[in-house]
Amino acid sequence: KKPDPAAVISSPPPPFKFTQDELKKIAAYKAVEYVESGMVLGLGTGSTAKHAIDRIGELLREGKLADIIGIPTSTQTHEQASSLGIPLSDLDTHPVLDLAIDGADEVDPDMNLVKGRGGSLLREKMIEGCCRKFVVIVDESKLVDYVGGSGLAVPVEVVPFCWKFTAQKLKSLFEEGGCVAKLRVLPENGEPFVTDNGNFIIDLYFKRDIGDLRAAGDAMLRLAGVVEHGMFIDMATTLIVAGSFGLTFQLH
Ligand code: ABF
Repeated sequence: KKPDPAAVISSPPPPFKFTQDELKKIAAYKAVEYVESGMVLGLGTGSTAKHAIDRIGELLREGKLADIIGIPTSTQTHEQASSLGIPLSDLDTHPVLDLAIDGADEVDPDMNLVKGRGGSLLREKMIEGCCRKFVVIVDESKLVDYVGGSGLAVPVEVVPFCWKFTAQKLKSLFEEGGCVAKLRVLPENGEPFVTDNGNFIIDLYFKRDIGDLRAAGDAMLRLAGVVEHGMFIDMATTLIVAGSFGLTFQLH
C-alpha cells in the first residue's frame, strides 16, 4: 500500500552539502521535537539514534525537558543515556511508552523497516512494539525499493545451540529468493557476534524481493531456533528522512 501523499511533508533542499552523519543528526534533532516533558521514551540504538539521545540529554540539562523516563534498547544505549543523566527504566515497570525514536538499516516504500545490523533487534522490537508513536530517523541512503534491496543483510537473532542447523533452515525457507545465510562474526577475531541477550545473529542476503514480508517473518518465527527477525513490519508511525532533497516526513 502506498503512503497517502498528503501525509508526506517536505522541506526545501538545504543550501549546503551535508555529510551522512550530519544528515543523521538533522533527522534526529527533528525527531526530538516530538519529545515532551513527562514522557516515557524508547531510546534507540545506532549512530542516528545516538544523536537523538545526546539532544534529549542536552535539553534535560538546559531544563527545557523534565521528568523523562528512557527505556534503552541496548546496553550501549543504556550506557550513553545514563552518562547523560537521563533517568532509565524498563518494560517491566513501564509496559506502555509514549514515544520511541530509532534508526533503521532500510526503509521500504510502505515504511517497513530492516533493523538489527547493529545487533539490537530483539530489544528494539520489544520496546518499539509498545509505543504509542514510533519515529524512525534515517538519512536518504536507507531508502530501498524492497526489503533486502540494499544488498545488505536482513538480520535474524537465533539461539547459539546448533546455529548451523537453524541457518540452514532459514536459507531453505527462501531457496527461491536465492538466499545466503551467514553467521555474523566479529571482524577482529572471527568469533561469533553475541547479542545483548546472549544469542547469535544470522544475516540473510536476498537476491530479489521476498514478497509477502509478514508471511516470510512468520515462517522464520516458526523455526524453533529463531528468536526474532529484523523486519519491522507496519511498526513505524512516523518517518523522518534527511537528504540532499531536504527533510521529508511521512506519517503512517
Ligand atoms: C539500530 O541502528 C538498528 O536497528 C539499525 O541496525 C541501526 C541503524 O544504524 P545507524 O543509525 O548507525 O545507521 O537502530
